[in-house]
Amino acid sequence: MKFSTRLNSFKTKKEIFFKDYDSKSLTVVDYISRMATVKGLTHVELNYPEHFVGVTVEEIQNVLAKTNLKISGVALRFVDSYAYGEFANPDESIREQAIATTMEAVKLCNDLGGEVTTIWLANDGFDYPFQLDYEKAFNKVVDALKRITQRFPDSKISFEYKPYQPRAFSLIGDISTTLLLIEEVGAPNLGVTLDFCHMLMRKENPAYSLALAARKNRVMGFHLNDGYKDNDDGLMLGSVHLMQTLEFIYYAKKYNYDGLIYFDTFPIREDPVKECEQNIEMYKVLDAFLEKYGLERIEKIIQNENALEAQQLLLSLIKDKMDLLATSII
Ligand SMILES: [Mn+2]
Repeated sequence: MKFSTRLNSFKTKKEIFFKDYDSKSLTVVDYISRMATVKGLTHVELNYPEHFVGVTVEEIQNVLAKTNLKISGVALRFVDSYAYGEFANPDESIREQAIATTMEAVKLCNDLGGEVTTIWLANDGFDYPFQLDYEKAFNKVVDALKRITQRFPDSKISFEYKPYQPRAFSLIGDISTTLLLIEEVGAPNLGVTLDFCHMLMRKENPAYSLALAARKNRVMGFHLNDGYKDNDDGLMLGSVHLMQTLEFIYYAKKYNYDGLIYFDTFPIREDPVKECEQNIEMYKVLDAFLEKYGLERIEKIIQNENALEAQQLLLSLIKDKMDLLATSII
């Protein structure tokens, strides 16, 4: 399994890792070195342009070689001048800048050996009724993605949807709209990144969104985390929606997902190294439970469409751990 996570998580609780640190002098290279201390982490994800300021690509390549970490991919971060949108921005020059920046990110991702470039359009959306020509905006996003995917036909480009925040409504905010967008773009190298919190915010059941994306053969990335549905909380995997997480991992196995498992969590008050290790452990424990219980047995439960049998899965998970505890106490 390939595990990756966000670099910015490793900027918190600096005193644990960086001795006598000077906040201003710490660079992406230092944070990658810290990420390398996470047991089980195989990849790191970088944001563009954010993480490429003040550091050369060669310096990044050197620290990756030294730490034995790989780049999972590059994620676009549109800030400042993009307040009114990225691919649907009414200002043509800003829109062109967004497209050019995305193309630069894909090229960097390729140069660094990353697998997927992830696009999250933070500002393409609206806040008020009568504020946006929906069809015009949608067409602009389709056009931009056509140009980007055609420019890099051999590169995987993935769209990460989020229903709202920072805008009241995102233009592309759920699984169905994303699949509609992908269909209209018509490029085989465009897929979808499923962010667990974003799906919860949209009140989607994550495994169902995964099944819909898999049905169209468009699954390109996972952003795993947890939350209380209203906000992008970025909590630890399985901490709130354990059964939905288990179901999501079951479907990942069912569809033979072999892509990157990226933790999009925000350890602000926790040691980010330990937090990431626990996310990896949680994924592996839930994955192992599914194997132990038996994928065929689970498939049978699903085919029976029986809620009582489905709840037995949760009971088994608890009992399984209780048995382990009992054994270790004895
Ligand atoms: Mn995400």
